[in-house]
Amino acid sequence: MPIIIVNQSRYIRHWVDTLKAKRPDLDVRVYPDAGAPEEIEFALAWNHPLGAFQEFPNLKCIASTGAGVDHILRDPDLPAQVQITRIVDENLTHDMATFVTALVLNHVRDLDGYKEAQRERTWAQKRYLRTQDLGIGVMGLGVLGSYTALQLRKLGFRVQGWAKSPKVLEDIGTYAGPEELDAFLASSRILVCLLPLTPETANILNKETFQKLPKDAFIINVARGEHLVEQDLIEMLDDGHLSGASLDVFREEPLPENHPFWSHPRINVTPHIASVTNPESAVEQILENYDRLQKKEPLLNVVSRTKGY
Ligand code: NDP
Ligand code: OXD
Repeated sequence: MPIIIVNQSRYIRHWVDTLKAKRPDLDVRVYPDAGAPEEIEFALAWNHPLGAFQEFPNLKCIASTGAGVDHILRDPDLPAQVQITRIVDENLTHDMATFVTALVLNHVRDLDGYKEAQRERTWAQKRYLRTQDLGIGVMGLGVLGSYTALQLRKLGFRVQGWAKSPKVLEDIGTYAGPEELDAFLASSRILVCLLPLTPETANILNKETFQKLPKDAFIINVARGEHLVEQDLIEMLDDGHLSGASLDVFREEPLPENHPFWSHPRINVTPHIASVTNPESAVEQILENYDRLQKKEPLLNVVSRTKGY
């Protein structure tokens, strides 16, 4: 059974080489060179051309090469019978937590401000908040959000999280559902978005949400660009309610050259690198599912197509 890689943007060669290194005899194909379409049962995908999977009448599994699956589920022509899996990987989880921590510490200790002062040769010591004085709210307490929340807690921050269903996490205040969102926001001085993109979570980082945060709140979006209403962020930064934002994901990626985020003094832009799947680390679970599919065993890390994550 071949594996086909259907990927418009991510590390195709790296995946081919890693799969071949593990299984030299594996028949790895790269879309659109699919060979006989009826032979294809297993696809590895990232940002595929919409409608592409309809070409494979026997397709059974689409494996996302990342943690998110919104790039697959947005396809209106997704075959109904296909299972969708995602990456759950310790390295991916660790990298996300360290990246978010770096953004939090950069903001709390104003390292950007000191770099600016250095450029002007200014020696200006500023007061700073200590970790225990700061409430951090993590939206999404799944694989990435819960680990990130726990790591921030270990540094001494007061951490709380919000999910769809109730959660218990040691030393972390947890909130669930729309009815508890306002209470969660009210004490989140730093708001970290680690939600999956679904119809319920799209545009959740909007003016109404921002207004419920304490004054001077800081936004970190490492989930998806479509979570954020861009104009609302700019307005709330410019009117002084929000103190800044670090954004790793955008509605349009790469971020267009003329986009206002590039030059906004209180927005930090990074190019969707918070946590990048390493094929060497993730290949085992792909091959495990490939084997399971052939043996007709239940697959790992299957997402719910109804929930959207
Ligand atoms: P999970 O599926 O493990 O967790 C999702 C969490 O979000 C769950 O806790 C879930 O609640 C919660 N959630 C979903 N819908 C809602 C809702 N309507 N209201 C409140 N909470 C909700 O996802 P991961 O942690 O693995 O990944 C999260 C996202 O991070 C990915 O979907 C992807 O978009 C992004 N990502 C970004 C990367 C980057 O480099 N920037 C890298 C990797 C991922 P419950 O537990 O109750 O179901
Ligand atoms: C992912 C991502 O979902 O990189 O893994 O965004």
